[in-house]
Amino acid sequence: LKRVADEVRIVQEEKIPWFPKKISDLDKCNHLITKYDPDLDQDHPGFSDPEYRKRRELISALAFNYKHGDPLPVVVYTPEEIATWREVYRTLSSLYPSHACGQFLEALGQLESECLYGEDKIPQLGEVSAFLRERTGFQLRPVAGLLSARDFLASLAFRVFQCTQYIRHPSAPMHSPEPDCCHELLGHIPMLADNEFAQFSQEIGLASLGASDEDIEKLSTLYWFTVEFGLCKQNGAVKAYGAGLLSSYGELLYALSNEPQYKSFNPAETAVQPYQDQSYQPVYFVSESFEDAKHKLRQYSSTIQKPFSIRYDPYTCSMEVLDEP
Ligand code: HBI
Ligand code: FE
Repeated sequence: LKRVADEVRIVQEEKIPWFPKKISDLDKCNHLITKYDPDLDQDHPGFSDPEYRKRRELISALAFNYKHGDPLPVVVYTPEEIATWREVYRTLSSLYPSHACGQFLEALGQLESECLYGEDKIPQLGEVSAFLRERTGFQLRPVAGLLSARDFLASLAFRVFQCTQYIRHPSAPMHSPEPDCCHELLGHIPMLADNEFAQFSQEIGLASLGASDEDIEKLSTLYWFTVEFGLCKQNGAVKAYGAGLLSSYGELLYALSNEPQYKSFNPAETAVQPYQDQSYQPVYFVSESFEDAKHKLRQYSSTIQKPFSIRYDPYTCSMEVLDEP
């Protein structure tokens, strides 16, 4: 009988995809998606610029060599890179007061008043990570490019945000086919300083641990329409909180114009909505508040079938896995 039980357990374990149990396991969550890589994607604005590609290789190596616990790498940015950052920063900053949600504006204000953010220098990951840790316990680790959804979401479960450190090609300062430091630092970081939002992000991550490929695809879509392209109601107006919007001048304007369709955030529906990664979204989902979005997400996560449940222990930064009887 014991052997049968062991075999049943082995079969069950085989069905559960591997996931990180402790924060240092994130060193193994490094599977990149090469779809938008400047070395492989002919449409990438840096594809025919060998100097840009060499620079990218150098910054990628910092991420590949990074291990949990190492100090975050410092990149000495060139004047040309800083000029790109300045243009992006200036252009987007002109829209934020009217288009960004209050939580974003508050955090950006703090980052600026602490002199971490400004148009004259590209913030360093170490300083930004320290800022976030004090506010929500989120921390950064460097990543060389677009990560697989499974690896990216898993890190959120540990309140770790995988952050690219290179900058987009100077020929296209207002657009990047892949995440770059403008997207991370302007789009994601200010939101991760908000407690409700940080919790929402971590809970998507927790839901992803050990989930089937099908459920990862749904959670990834959910992430897309919230963390990347989400809108929320504030004092009767609709504002942007998604990082894909807050780092794209064109789409930020478009999303808050009367052109696109709006739907209420509803995880089961949002998780299966087809999305666009090459042009503007045809539809945006509007949340009532982060509190409300979090409750709806929790309700949705409880419908994901898993043979175990999980709790994050913040003292040891590890997952407590409990077998479901
Ligand atoms: N990888 N580096 C990086 N940055 C992201 O924002 C990111 C990612 N991989 C997947 C992803 N975002 C999402 O689109 C979801 O698939 C989770
Ligand atoms: Fe992003």
